[in-house]
Amino acid sequence: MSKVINGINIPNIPWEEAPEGYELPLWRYSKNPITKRNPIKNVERVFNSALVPFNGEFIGVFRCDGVDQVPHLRVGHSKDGYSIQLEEDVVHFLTLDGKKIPDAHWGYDPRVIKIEDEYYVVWCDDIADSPTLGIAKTKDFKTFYKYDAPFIPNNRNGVLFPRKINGKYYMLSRPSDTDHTPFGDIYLSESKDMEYWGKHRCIQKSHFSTWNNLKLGGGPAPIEIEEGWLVLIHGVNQTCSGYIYSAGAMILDRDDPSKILYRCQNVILGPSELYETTGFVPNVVFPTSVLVDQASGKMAIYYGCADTCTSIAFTTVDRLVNYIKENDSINK
Ligand code: BMA
Repeated sequence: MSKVINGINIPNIPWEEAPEGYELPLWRYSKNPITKRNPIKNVERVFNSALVPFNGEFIGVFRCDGVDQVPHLRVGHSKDGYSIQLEEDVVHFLTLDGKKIPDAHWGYDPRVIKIEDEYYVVWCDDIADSPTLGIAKTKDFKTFYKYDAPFIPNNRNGVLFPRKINGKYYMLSRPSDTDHTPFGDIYLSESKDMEYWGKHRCIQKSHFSTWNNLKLGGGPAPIEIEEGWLVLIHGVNQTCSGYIYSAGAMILDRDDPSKILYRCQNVILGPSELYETTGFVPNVVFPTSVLVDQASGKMAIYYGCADTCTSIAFTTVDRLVNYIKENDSINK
């Protein structure tokens, strides 16, 4: 039985049992998707977003693509983890010492990671029209303090580990170009203070399986389990009719997360439902956050669908870890 370590109990985690006889590692919420087109004024689509438990309910930072089709970030509230109420205003950031800064032209694919008593937001930020990682922290989801250009462009899909390892913060990221990037590998970086990052190294190249024959990147925040760090990822298969985005998983060493202990050869969730195969960008399953109940091992995974809406998939830590081990391509 795989157990979560240093996690929290979320007794009100969204949950449905697997359909009878279902064999795949993840199953979808029966009422997916949980967001609709045009949910509030000026927002056309909500996807690739991040939810965390907060004061007995849930809160998050959401990728909203506007009616101008430019992505931006908004705070969203949820009592039950299913229904999301977006704030009317977009997220504005202050410098670390509290001075106002102008809004960036765009921001997308946020992850929210709680480390000690701060919530860190990592997203794809805009520096001089180039994509790079933005990092900000908040305690209340009202005031967000932003680090000044912590990563060099071009980079997308940053995700922090939820605690320091041997005294340092760790980040997974996917260096990119300024466009739709026909490459992508997973890098690991270290920092003593969250502000200055270094020791950047590639820990997993794409092409280890067909579903990631073009690129590979991080997903939600890693989950600490007895075996190591359980990491959900996204991978892209380049086909003759375009990019196909699916979710995968691996397990990294707890003390040295540059070491991959297990790597699942198969996708754990690929686009197959209509809301995943059809939309603004067809065939996209893009996991960006996960709620995990330590007591039961239940997982509710939030993922973007076709760059159009947000859905939930369920599994348990034990079921997913068993699937990864059964389909491992590292120790074969
Ligand atoms: C990636 C990111 C995601 C998006 C995906 C598919 O490069 O930009 O935000 O979901 O492309 O369009």
